[in-house]
Amino acid sequence: MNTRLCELLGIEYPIIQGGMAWVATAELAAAVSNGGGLGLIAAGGAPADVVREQIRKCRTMTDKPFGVNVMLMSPFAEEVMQVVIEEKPAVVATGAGNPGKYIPALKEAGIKILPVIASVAMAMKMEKSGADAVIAEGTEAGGHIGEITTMCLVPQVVDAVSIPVVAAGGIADKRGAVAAFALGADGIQVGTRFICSTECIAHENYKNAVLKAKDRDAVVTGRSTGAPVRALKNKLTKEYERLEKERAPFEEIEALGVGGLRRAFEEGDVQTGSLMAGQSAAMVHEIEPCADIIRSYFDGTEDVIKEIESKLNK
Ligand code: TUI
Repeated sequence: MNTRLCELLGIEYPIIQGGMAWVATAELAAAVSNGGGLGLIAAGGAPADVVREQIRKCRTMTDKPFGVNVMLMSPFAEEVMQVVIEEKPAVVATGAGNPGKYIPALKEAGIKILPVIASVAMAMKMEKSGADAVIAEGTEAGGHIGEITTMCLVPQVVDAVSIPVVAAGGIADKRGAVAAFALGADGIQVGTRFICSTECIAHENYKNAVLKAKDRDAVVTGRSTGAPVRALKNKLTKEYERLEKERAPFEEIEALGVGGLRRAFEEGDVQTGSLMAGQSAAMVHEIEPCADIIRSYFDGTEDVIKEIESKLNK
């Protein structure tokens, strides 16, 4: 495997691990990078000193390139960015906002910048601002999401920009990987499947909830408050639905989610915790080492392509 993305990031396989708040720790990022992909530490809503510690820890676990995902809605985004610029991981990915104002300083520090975008307009804006590549994330993804499906977003972004495009959202196996490349992507980003990796330190109840998930279990809440989030259906998502239907005050709805990810990740509270996961959860069937997960996306892609060719020639 060698795509523009591999060249850009100095990685063996064109796969980036999603920057999942809480879930994407130094342990997970290092395992993905050691497996030949690009691991990301998720800053999520963590304070800057925690992120610095995670970057330093990751450095002790891998000598391969890795990155940090900075969630721009975090109250600590500004100081996390400062720490990242000091610590200089190979890559910064961003989510949930426009990282434009940080791009000059990141480039100055020699850090590659890959914003996650959910629209064509934002992809074009990011290219203009100097992003090295964009991660086009479809609504199938877990966590905070946009509206457009991966199938429709990726080819439109590919047509609109010249920098490499990484497809994200709903890519659960090598069929999804081949489909992403067919849409014109230069690489894939995978989140949900890495929750079910041996090296991910999420509570086993969280992992088991992903393994058990069926096709319609990854539901969206928060559409009415303007911050839609996809997570596995449970008591928390039902409570969200109830409050949204009742048009409860914004603050009351927002308050429900506070600490939800921590409850899921640390305590394994599968009832009131926020089990953020994408629609691909229904296609995750086992817990495997990251290196095996990565290879499973690329080993045997020729067979998938042969299958396509034989169908088309029937
Ligand atoms: O950011 C994500 N996924 C996330 S962030 C997160 S933490 C959180 N926790 C509770 C509530 C809300 C968030 C969990 N999952 N994915 C990347 C992503 N970025 N998806 C959509 C976007 C996005 C949206 C708007 C990127 C840019 C954007 O620009 C808007 C603008 O014009 O500034």
